[in-house]
Amino acid sequence: MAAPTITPLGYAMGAEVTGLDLRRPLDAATRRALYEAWLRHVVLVFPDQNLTPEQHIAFSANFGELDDHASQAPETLLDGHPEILVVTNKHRLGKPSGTRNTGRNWHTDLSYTVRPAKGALLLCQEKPPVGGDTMWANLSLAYETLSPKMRGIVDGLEAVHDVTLVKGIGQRDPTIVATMKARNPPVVHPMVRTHPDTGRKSLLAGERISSILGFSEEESQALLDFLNTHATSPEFVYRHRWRVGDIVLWDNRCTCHVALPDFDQTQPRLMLRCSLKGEAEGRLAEAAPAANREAMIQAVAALS
Ligand SMILES: O=C(O)CCC(=O)C(=O)O
Ligand SMILES: [Fe+2]
Repeated sequence: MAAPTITPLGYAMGAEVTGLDLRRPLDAATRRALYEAWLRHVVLVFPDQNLTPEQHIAFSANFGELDDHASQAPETLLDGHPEILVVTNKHRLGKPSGTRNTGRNWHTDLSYTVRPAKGALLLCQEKPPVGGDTMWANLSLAYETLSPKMRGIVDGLEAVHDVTLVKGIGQRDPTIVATMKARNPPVVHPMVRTHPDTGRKSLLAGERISSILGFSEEESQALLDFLNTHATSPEFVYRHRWRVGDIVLWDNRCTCHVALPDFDQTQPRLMLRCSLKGEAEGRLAEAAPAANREAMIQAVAALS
């Protein structure tokens, strides 16, 4: 098998991989080369790969075990292939799609479960003439560019991730939303993760975090706003303009991403996603409400 050509696409991350036909199994040397390229470039783009579901699943398995999508509503999975999530604005089974606005705020896939995905492989099957772009932010760079003092603060923090913060979830089919909520109670993850393959630390930022443990609501919100703005600033972002047949593989252990609504929603967009099963384990959140500023003022007043 000839070595693939790997062309960097951005400073923060991203590289295009050409010279491979992903319909065929990879030999061991190519698999190793791709895995190394993935760790180095974080987001890999494979153009012109119109894979069948079976080929998509087989190619994805080169990068890890596949997630069975038990956290998702079954209606959003591809018939006969639960390893594939269908992200589309097209009607499915005669109803508006349960994933028509998936990914509309910055997130790390499946962070609302105890086992966020290791990575994911998204295949573009149909796209609007313009727009429908996806952006990824490099959370290792985000962590490393915090001041040493701030790194010291976030290093020890844990945060609550909540599926109800998925943007636009309220506009989805209520049955699908009820399943998502029932399957995914709030969970706690450390705010700083260490990448199991590279040892690099990254900031687990994103807009599906409801609070930081031990902080008041106001303190949480202010720090989360700062961290999210910092983490998703343009210098840490790769923005992908899709072409039909693109497969994008991202490392979900050190990135977050957002699917932009920058297109005419009457035009079809159809993406298929395999998720790689996560390695890290979070824990279920306990239902302890965070203190708020007003309650703390009253508590102090009661003592004086
Ligand atoms: O549709 C997209 O571009 C990405 C949606 C998303 O967040 C995902 O599939 O993980
Ligand atoms: Fe996503």
